[in-house]
Amino acid sequence: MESILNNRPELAAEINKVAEVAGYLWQKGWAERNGGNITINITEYVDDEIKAMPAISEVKPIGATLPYLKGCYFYCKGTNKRMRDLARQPMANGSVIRILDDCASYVIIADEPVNPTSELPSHLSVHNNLISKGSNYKASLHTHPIELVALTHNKKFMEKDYASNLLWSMIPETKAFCPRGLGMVPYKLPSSVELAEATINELDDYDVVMWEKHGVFAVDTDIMAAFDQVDVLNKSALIYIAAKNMGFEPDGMSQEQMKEMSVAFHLPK
Ligand code: 2HA
Ligand code: ZN
Repeated sequence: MESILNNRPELAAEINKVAEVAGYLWQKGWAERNGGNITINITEYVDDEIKAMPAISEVKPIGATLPYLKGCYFYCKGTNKRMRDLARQPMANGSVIRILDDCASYVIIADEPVNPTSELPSHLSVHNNLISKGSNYKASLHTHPIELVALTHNKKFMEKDYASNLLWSMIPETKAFCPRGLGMVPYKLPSSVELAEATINELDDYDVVMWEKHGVFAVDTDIMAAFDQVDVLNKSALIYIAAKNMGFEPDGMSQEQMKEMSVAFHLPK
């Protein structure tokens, strides 16, 4: 079948990573029905032939004007599509879009006219912000990790850096591999501009942001790295819960032990 991925091994490798991660999200129970979404900035893989590809959709508004996205291309999970289906068929459950020169609208160019995720305004606003900061992050992931979402149903865990410190203290790897910790966004309507703005603010200080009673939003260089950050945080939440289920409050690593980690691994916090 004709596909934008044909004879483009680097682009195909990025999309294969998305498919692999989508499978993990389903297996972990983090992606019920159409839950979660993924967008990848693939502009670096775009050649003249892709630039010449015609639109296969009408011109659609983004819902925001995002000046840094002019001429950018993204792979986006499709709205109402399932991660478990995307794992097998990424180009039937997602599509490639081109941002138009007005920076406020887009068209779908490949492979099929699959409409992008309902969280497109937040995803694209985040990508716009990343580019404006000169970041090398290309992937954004929204998912519903069970234990992390459960934590946000208690006000104490929504306090700034309370959950970060607790989760870091459960196992040394979490601080090493999610070194900026977990930002917190109080509950806001899914897909809303308010949610997008609050997310962008928190991403100045964190790579993973919690949406209260909903899910996480993570960014990193590629989708595998974004997934890994969420995975190590959720692992820590599972250790915390396991200790509580054994009937005690876990001690956690001491502040000295965490400081020692930061020095040894040159961590930012
Ligand atoms: O795309 O998870 O928040 C489905 C969602 C929206
Ligand atoms: Zn969601």
